[in-house]
Amino acid sequence: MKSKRISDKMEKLLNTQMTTEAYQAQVYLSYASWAEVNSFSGIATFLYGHMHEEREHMFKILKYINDRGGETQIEAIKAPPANPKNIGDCLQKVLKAEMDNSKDIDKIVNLAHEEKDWATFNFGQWFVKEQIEEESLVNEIIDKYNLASNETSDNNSLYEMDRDLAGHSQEGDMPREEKF
Ligand code: OFO
Repeated sequence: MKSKRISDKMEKLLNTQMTTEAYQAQVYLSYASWAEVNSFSGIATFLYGHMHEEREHMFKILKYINDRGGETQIEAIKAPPANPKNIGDCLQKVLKAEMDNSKDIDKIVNLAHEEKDWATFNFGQWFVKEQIEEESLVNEIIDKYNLASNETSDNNSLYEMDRDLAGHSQEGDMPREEKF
């Protein structure tokens, strides 16, 4: 058994965040399935891909808690929200979920700062950057959607956007690390 190098308060907060990341994955999973049955297979592929990213985040936190000598608590995951009304609504809801999650990540970084727990502060920075990237990515897709859905003469632009998203990167344009 490793000696514990995180506070009880931090252990609890990280456990909560681990479940929140699992919830984020459920949100992407449910919206992906909704998009798939509504014939937006490209958007569905993108959202399924992002579901895996969120599960990786959950696992990253689990490993961190265990590595620091804490104990993970696997909790129930609450149900995702109701299906969106349309693709525009779906994308706005995804953005909101990401922005809410960014606030939760900030709680970890704030507590780490307060406790002078620099290991967790450093760990939290990875998530801070990830959230910046994800919010930018979703905003970029919303811009594409707005452009595509304004061209109402036919459905081609929406069709093309859906096709493009099937192969879209799960990462935003922002570089994760500065290159010198
Ligand atoms: Fe876990 O990265 Fe978004 O929410």
